[in-house]
Amino acid sequence: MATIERAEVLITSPGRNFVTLRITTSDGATGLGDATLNGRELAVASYLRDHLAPLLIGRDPARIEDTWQYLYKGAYWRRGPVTMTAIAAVDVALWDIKGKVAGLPVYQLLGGRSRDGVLVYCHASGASTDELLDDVAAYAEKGFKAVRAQAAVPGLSGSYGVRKGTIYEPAATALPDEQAWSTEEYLDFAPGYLGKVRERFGFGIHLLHDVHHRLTPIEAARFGKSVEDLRLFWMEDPTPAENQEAFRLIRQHTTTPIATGEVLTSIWDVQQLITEQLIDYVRTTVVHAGGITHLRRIFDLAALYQVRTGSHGATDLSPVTTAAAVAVDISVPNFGIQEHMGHTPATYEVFHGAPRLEGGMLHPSEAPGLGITYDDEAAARFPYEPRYLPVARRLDGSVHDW
Ligand code: EZ4
Ligand code: CO
Repeated sequence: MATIERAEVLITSPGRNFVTLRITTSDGATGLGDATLNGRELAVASYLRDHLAPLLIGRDPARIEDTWQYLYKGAYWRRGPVTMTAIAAVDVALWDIKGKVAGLPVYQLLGGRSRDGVLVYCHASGASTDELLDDVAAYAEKGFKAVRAQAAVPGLSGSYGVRKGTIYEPAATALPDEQAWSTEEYLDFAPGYLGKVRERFGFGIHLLHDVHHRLTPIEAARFGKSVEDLRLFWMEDPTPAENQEAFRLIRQHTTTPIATGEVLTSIWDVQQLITEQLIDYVRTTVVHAGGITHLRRIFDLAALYQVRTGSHGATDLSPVTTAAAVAVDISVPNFGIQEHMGHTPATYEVFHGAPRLEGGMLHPSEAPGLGITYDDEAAARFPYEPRYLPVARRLDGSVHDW
């Protein structure tokens, strides 16, 4: 029997920080798991290095479920982003190894293809409505079939999701950037630009929008009603996701589909949302929700209630997560859509072998395992840099949800 011989925590910052776990077995097989928790990276690195790595040495790498249970139940302390991201990194690295040992891509181990490709949505944005419309046009020309649209509310520095460089990067500063927010101005402005996207591009493209946790339930209900005719694919995170009950009120008022879950980390955090059919899409991801093993458990529960998947896929999730997400997405019966922002060229210097993007869809690598390799030499050129996500303040100076 092969055993786990090494568990290395690798940190690199090719434009942004990534934490990666690399497990090596006594047979020389290696597996990668993403462990990146944006803005709190070193907490997960320590959890892995100081608390999980000593438990992994000597274990059978084939026992994925048992290792998951051991790390989850063995912690005694349940759930939470740091714990669940660390467990996810171990889980994904073990699936990668299992694929390599079997000589099969991970999606084949999960039951094989349920579809030809994984529909993705990209991020269009603009400092003005006109800029946003040009950006949507550019993505449509590239073949994307689904686009998320975000424009800056005039005069508000804190409009979420507006790109400055080539790829949206919110954790860009050494200390948190403080940004101004006004719910009133957002509610007056956002439905208008979403309407202009429909006017110009029609209904032949899926249109999504991320509210990013900033409304109260009744405000979210009003927003959802005001855009009903635009037939959004979804409105994302209309209210802070930790209050599952809040979604009932939104649901009672609007048929605009609801997606949430990118900040949620376990099946227990989405249980009410799913079983009471309070949402349409669950956005939990491989990296923050306990890996492939636990995410499949969430998605299977969701399938019973006709809730579809819509996993988070921002730039702060590494290409290892993209590959793992695509393996899950292509195999589960209730896949909905996958967020895909892509990464900078510097990131792809470190992580080789990403899933192929073609015709607005991602296609898994046919290489055994996840098909990603980590370039240590390239990684060494990009040392860790402290970075924080922004903080939002209302116009009266009080802290709001960012
Ligand atoms: O703000 O991943 O839908 N995508 C998002 C992301 C999140 C970042 C936080 O690290 O909401 O852009
Ligand atoms: Co989001």
